[in-house]
Amino acid sequence: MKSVYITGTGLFTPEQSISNAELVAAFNTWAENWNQEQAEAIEAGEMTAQALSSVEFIEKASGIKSRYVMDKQGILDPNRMKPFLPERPNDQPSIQAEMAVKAARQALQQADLQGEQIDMVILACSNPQRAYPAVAIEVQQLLGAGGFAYDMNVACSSATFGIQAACNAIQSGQAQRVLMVNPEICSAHLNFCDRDSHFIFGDACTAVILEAEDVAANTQDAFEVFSSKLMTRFSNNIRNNAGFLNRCDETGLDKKDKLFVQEGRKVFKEVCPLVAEMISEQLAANNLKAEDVDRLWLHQANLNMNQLIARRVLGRDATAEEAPVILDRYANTSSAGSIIAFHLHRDDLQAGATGVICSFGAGYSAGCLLVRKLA
Ligand code: CO8
Repeated sequence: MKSVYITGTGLFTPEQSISNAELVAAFNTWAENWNQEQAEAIEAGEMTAQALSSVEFIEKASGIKSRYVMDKQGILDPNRMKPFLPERPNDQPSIQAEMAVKAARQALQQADLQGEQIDMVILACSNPQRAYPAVAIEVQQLLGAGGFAYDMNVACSSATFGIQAACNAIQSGQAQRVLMVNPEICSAHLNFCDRDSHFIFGDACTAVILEAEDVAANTQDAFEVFSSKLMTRFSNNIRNNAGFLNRCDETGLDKKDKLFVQEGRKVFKEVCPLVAEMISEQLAANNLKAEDVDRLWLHQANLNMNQLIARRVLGRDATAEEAPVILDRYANTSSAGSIIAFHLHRDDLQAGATGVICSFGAGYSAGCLLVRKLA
């Protein structure tokens, strides 16, 4: 079977960042205002007062210290509590296409390619901004790419599933050079008035170029994807019920479940063993032992989660180099997380080094890619 190489990656990081202290100050002002407005009902026992958020809790429970966002002002305005991202006319590039093109141009440059040499575009993310036309097709047009393009969504696992789709297309001969992009505007579907989750997500976009071995233009610092495994198991523990049916039942409009909701502790308990087992089985299926793994680029949702998964896979604590962390600055950027880690933390690896790119999240879904640095 034809080998598939990752020959370039790119990262778009929004200019604005929000620290935990800023986020907590906005939340607490909103909560105190709400409590004041509802004082009578709270006093009468008809409503529960909003509890305050804390910087210490956020950092201890998640490892997150700050996050990049597309619009800081709207999120931190206690009278708004959501980003302000003005609608654009149809003849202007949409916001997700714009992010995707910025990340894609970096990846193309690294791969020594022009946009028109791409013959497949996959846009894989948690929430494409519209139903149709596919944002991927807009990206294809903006880059002057050929072939075909489509959007796909497997929540936090979208990028690894997207890479698998790209490998399949290359190996079946449908495409030769694929651009896979992950424009994640998580702040747009996060409930900033929910104390349990207001701190979890950030915005970013990653891009990956995948090429067939026989056409790869620049294989310096390239990685071969030599094994991949995908897994899904239905769970309601991470859910977002926003969709086109919402307008067909007015009673549900603006309810909490039309944004991200989760049972965080259950997710933690159920997903960690599942993912650790999946990686270990994938290594064993390729006759690899834990000590053969040079790097784990894990999904970036929670520091404690990543440390636990790495410990289970390696049989000991991972060093900061072995399992790089970017969630402290970026928070959970959904599908972009493991790719940001891969993008920022791979240059030091020697030829022949072996690594694991692994994502996990809503669905549940998990994707595990084994990659090896080319000589
Ligand atoms: N400040 C202070 N205290 C708080 C806060 C806060 N902000 N929030 C909760 N607490 C309190 C709780 O009330 C509770 O108090 P008590 O013990 O008195 O009842 C205590 O802190 C502990 O609460 P939890 O049990 O909820 O806290 P955990 O230790 O479990 O930590 C986490 C919460 C950080 C959410 C943790 O459970 C976690 O990270 N779990 C894994 C989550 C995960 O990985 N989810 C993946 C989702 S991502 C995905 O699939 C993509 C979806 C699509 C993207 C959507 C974009 C918006």
